Parts: sequence; structure tokens; C-alpha cells
Amino acid sequence: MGISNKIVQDTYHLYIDGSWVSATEDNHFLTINPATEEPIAEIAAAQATDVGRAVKAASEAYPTWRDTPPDERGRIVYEICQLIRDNQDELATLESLDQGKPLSQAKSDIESAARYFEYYAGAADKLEGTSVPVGPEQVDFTVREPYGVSAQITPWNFPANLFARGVAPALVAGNTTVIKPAEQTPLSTLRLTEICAESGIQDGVINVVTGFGEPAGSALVSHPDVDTITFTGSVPTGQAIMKQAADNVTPVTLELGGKNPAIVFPDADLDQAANWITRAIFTNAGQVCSAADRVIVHENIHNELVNRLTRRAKNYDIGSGDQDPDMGPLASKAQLEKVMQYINLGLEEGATLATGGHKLDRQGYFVEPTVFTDVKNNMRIAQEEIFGPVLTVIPFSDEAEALEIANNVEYGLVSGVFTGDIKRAHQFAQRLQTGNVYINKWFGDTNQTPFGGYKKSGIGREKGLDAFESYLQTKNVAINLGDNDE
Ligand code: TXE
Repeated sequence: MGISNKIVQDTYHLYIDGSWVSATEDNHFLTINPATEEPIAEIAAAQATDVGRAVKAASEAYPTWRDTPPDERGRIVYEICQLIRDNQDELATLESLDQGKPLSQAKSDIESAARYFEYYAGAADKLEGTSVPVGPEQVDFTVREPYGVSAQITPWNFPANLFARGVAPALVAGNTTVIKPAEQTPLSTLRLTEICAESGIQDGVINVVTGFGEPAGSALVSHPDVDTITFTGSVPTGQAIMKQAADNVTPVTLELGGKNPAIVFPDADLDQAANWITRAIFTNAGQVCSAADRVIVHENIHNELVNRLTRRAKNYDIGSGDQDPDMGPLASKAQLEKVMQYINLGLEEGATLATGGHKLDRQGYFVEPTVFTDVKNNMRIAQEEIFGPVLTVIPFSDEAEALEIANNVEYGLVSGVFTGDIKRAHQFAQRLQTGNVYINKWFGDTNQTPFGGYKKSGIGREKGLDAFESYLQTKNVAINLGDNDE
């Protein structure tokens, strides 16, 4: 087996109730290094019975964890933050090896993962209810209680970071968890789980079932003892999860990707716009739900902006994540095939390749940074999530048309406006149908800002204090003080 690094084990197991255990009948699969196409390690493939054991462990651990004083829960979660920081290099190396991303980007993902634990740890003893004035004869107050068992299904683009985004607030709120990481990238989740165990957290509070959507993910989301589900991934899988969750009326938080517009006006600083947009589409090889997929640019500056974008795209240094290039490979063979199909489709639909468009002639799932011009908003390459380093450029002639193009898509995750006109910026911020709007920037939203989608981009908000809506339910308590029971 092509194990290129001592920090990687040969074989990984499931983590259930504080122990590492094999999957039923020792089922397993291989995780692949996307830069070399070689196997890295053997991973346990959880079956429905394994998922059942994990949910049982989480259910049994729940009352004790729920009743742990909040300040103590906060201290344990803060300890996890510190352990992540102590092991940042190792975690980043694993992430880069398994997912393909450049090492420095992996390091920043891990720092952000630590920060989620830090941020939410501080909120543990501040999750207060309210007192409701209902008159002198009654005392009425609300308490915020955890749901119970939180199922977390994570994708392969930011495995460690999204583990932290969901698990930290779930734990702080007093829930126990069962996590199913994406089959393509389980390694950082498994190491993070070990780190959580080192924090001294009680057995059963965190359980990890590696494996595939079918049977593991599906068994988890349909389990009657799962009390809330957090999922990041594709729209079709999100829809399937919602349907399965409906049988038990289990609440879902879904983050389902985007087809995000970046609108550029003639009064924008074009160098600034081009810098943000190239970063926003080529970071993580475009495998980012909040990537800038569609540039909607005023016709008078179209060529100037395209020149800047293509010049930057051509300068991208592409390579294996451990060499810390500007851009690594796509995370899997399936994703490479999907991206190449969309590039071919773009050509069939009549778009023009301004730069890129090819797979690199070497081992690994590498695709050039690609810019398409002559794109119409009704083309499939402008409507569907490609999830690769592929930018589509669409011209507009007036504000109304820019807004119409920006909103005319099924997704509604993020959008950006590049302009020197503050009034226009605010007007667009009001009218764009997305959960996040960036003005003269992209990304860079911190762990404390809410994040989530309008339309098919999802349900609920993650990050910030809004995330607690997914992990706490409100109970109202009414106490009679009166003598009259009529
Ligand atoms: O996603 P899936 P895939 C988009 C992106 C990408 C496309 C396909 O466009 O090209 O989705 O990727 C688990 N019940 N995003 O096929 O299927 C699965 O094992 C329960 C956007 O990998 O959504 C993995 O852990 N779970 C995105 C997770 O769901 C199931 C991030 C995501 O896989 C399941 C990733 C089932 N029936 C992909 N089937 C974003 N929003 O950032 C699969 N899974």
C-alpha cells in the first residue's frame, strides 16, 4: 500500500462508545491520494448494524452529557480546541494527503476548525432562555434544551473544518453525536475523533461511522433515535435525506452548495475584483460551496476583466498538496470526470474557452484553472454546480439585467458585488436572493457569522450563534401563581 507518511496508519476502524471497532464482517474500503491515485489506507465500511450501535451509544451517553454543567462542557470543548492547535501540522498533512488541497490551505482549515471549538466553548454557559411577561398570576419562562443525538454527515471538500462546524455547537448545546464523514476523505475526521477522546470527553458522546452514503449515511438519517440531522453535500442527497427524515419528523439542517454570482460594475476596482474572483473560484480547486462560479460583468469592462482573470488563472501553480502549490488536484476520480464533462458541455453549448479546459497529462486528478466566456445564463454550465476550477463569464448591460441574471438560478448560497457606489451596493445586498452577500470582497466570513442558503442551497444556518437553532429546542414553562383555578 502506498503509504507515504508515517502519520498514516494502515487500517482505521469505527469509533463507537469510546472504542475503535471493526465494521460488521470486517467490511472496508480504500481511501485514495488524489495527487497520485494510490491508496493511502484501509477504512472500515460501516453497515446498518454498526450505525445502530453508534446511535445506541450516543443515546445512552446523552443524559449524562446533557446534565454536565455547561461551564464544564465548555471547558472540555475548549480543551479540544487546544489539542487541535497542538496537532495542527499533523492534521493539515493528513487533510492535504487525503483531500488534495495545498498544505497551507489545509493549515488554515485546521486553524478555523480549532476556532469553531474555541468560539462555541465560550458560549456554553450563555445559552439563556427568556422570561415572558404574561401578568401577575403566572410566571412564564423558556429554557433551551438539546435535541439528543445529532447526526452529522460531512462532505469531502472541507472534511476537518466541517466536522468542527457541526460537532462543536452540537456538543456545546449538550447533544451527543454520530458522525459519518465522506468516504473519499475520512482521515482527518478519524484523527480529530482521537483528539476529542484525548480531551477526556465521556465515552459515547462522539461516535464515528466511516463508510458510504448507502448503507451507512442512509441508516443514520433514518434511525428513529437520531434527533436532529446536519448535512452538507449535494441537492439530490439533501432531498433524499429530507425524505428519510420525514418518517421520524427529524429536523434537518442542510447546506447544499451554490452557483454563486459575482457582479462587477464599471466603477469597481478591477484588480481588486479579479483578485477576489480568482481566489474565490480556484481555491480548493473550485470545490467550495461558496465559490464564485458566475461572473456577471458590465459589457463595457468585459474584456478588461476577462484579461485580468485569464492572466491570473494562467499563473496558477498546480501540484500535489504537500508541495504547497496554488492549487491541488480534484478530490476524487468521480469529481474529475464530472468537471471534465461540464467543460465539454460548455463547448457544446457554444461557450468559448478563454483559458484552461484540460486535464493535466500526469498522474492525479488535476484540471487547469478554466475561464469560459460567451456564456448565457440559461446554459447548463451557468445553472448547475460544477464544483471545479471553472469560471463562467456572462455580460450585462444594465443593473436590472445584472440582478435578473444573478437571481435566475435554483441556488441561493452567496453572491458578491464589486462597485465603488455604496448606494448600489446596499440596493443589491437587499435584492440578491442569497444567504450571504459580499461587497468588494469574497470569503473571509469568520466563524462567528451565520452561513446558509436561500432556495435550493439549503435549510437553516451554520456558524455564529444562529447555529444553535439546529442544536437547541425551546421549552416554555408556565407556572400558576393565582388562587383561582377557574
Ligand atoms: O455528494 P453527496 P457527492 C456537490 C458537488 C459535487 C456533488 C456530488 O456539486 O460535485 O455534490 O458530490 C453522504 N444518506 N457537493 O456525490 O452524495 C456521502 O457519503 C445519507 C456540494 O460526494 O451529497 C457524503 O458523506 N448520506 C457540497 C455526503 O453525503 C449520504 C459538498 C456528501 O455526498 C447519502 C460536497 C444518503 N442516501 C458535494 N448518500 C457542499 N455543499 O459544499 C450520500 N451520502
